[in-house]
Amino acid sequence: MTTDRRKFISSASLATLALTSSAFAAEAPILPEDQKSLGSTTKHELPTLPYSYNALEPYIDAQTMEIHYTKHHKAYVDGLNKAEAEVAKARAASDFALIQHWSKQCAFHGGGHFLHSMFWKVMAPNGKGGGGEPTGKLADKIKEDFGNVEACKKQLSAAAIAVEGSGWGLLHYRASDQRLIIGQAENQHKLSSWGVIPILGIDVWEHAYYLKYQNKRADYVAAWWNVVNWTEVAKNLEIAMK
Ligand code: MN3
Repeated sequence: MTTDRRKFISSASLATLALTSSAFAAEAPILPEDQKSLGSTTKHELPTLPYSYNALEPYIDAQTMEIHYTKHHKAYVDGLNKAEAEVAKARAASDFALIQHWSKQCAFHGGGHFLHSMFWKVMAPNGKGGGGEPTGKLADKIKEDFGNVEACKKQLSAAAIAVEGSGWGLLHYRASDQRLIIGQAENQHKLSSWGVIPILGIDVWEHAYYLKYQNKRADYVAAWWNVVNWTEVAKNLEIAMK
């Protein structure tokens, strides 16, 4: 990643996230060889969904999963590729008239791609990796920072339910003081703290639950804990702590 691109993406603190989390899909250069002088860029891809669309039933319905993954997440991937290509073009032409627009697009679609890539993996079918309680180091860390697991789940649920409009409830690891903290994101990127690495996110955009739960976001969030994949969250924490 070039310095320019890093500076650029840092507007949404995505550089840290992309480099430190396993959630991002593999990337490959998209600029032709003769354009290398423009700096590096990447092609983002929709990651493979680790289970079938109906695997999280009855908590999350198959139609919601299919639309969410094939339409919404796909749109973030396409939007991020488009925005980053436009930035590369602007750099080549030294024409930054639209840099604010494309910077926002990068933050929005980059946030969407990153968070959804994590979201699919921090869920699993109930009883087959999904639900239950965290164990091991993750459980110890949650108890250390929140008192007990139930308090952490309650705070994260409350944060998710209270997001104004579309967004996320997020559990982060903050390296500066080695703590787990809970936050929100509006849309895919606003309200994000600096220096934190998300290890668990609950998508509370209406597209994540409206077909089954309509306006009852709290019911969706309560049901969501039946499919949380604590093993994956523990992996994310381990990566974040390195
Ligand atoms: Mn979503």
